Amino acid sequence: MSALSTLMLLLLPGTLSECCGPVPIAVVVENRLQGKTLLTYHTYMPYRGILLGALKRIRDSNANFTFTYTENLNYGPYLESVNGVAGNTAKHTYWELLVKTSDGKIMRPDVGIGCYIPSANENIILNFTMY
Ligand code: B12
Repeated sequence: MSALSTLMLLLLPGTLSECCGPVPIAVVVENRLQGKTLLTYHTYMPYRGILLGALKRIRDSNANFTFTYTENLNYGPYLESVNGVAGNTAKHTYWELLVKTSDGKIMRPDVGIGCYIPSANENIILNFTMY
């Protein structure tokens, strides 16, 4: 470790302790449109990791969670299907991304799964719905 990094560690303990721990989140799959039961998956993410990484981590450790996405040139990954159910342009269905924050408020992020950075204890809701 360089002298400069050692100095930073000594001077910025507050800043450093704010970050870096594993961030617990839950991913909730909601599909009332087809009368399916709510499914909840728990995972941990690294500090300021993106939602797409969390979805991949859940998929890799959980045989009953699958998802697919397509790559949009301008906006990045578009969530196409979850657990075998895909959005359909002709039927006007899609997987909406909602977030229930730790204080219980529900919000609709203005970015997709590749850009959204979950905070600790958020419930990320993948909601199959119509537009
Ligand atoms: C219509 C629309 C939708 C429709 C698209 C349906 C359809 N087949 O037409 C629906 C309702 C499905 C939709 C969903 C979402 N959308 Co939208 N959508 C738009 C809107 C109003 C117009 C897009 C359009 O038709 N462009 C014209 C066509 C000719 O160009 P296009 O490139 O072919 O358009 C495609 C892409 O825009 C794509 N698309 C639409 N939204 C999104 C979002 C993401 C993250 C991606 C990767 C692709 C994508 O669908 C279009 C049709 O294929 C734009 C805002 C705007 N005025 O541009 C927002 C916009 C693109 N959407 C946005 C967002 C955030 C979302 C959601 C993540 C919202 C949410 N919280 O759920 C979801 C996507 C979730 C997922 N499954 O990944 C943001 C993206 C910003 C960003 N940098 O990530 C925009 C810019 C609006 C905003 N809030 O500022 N959306």
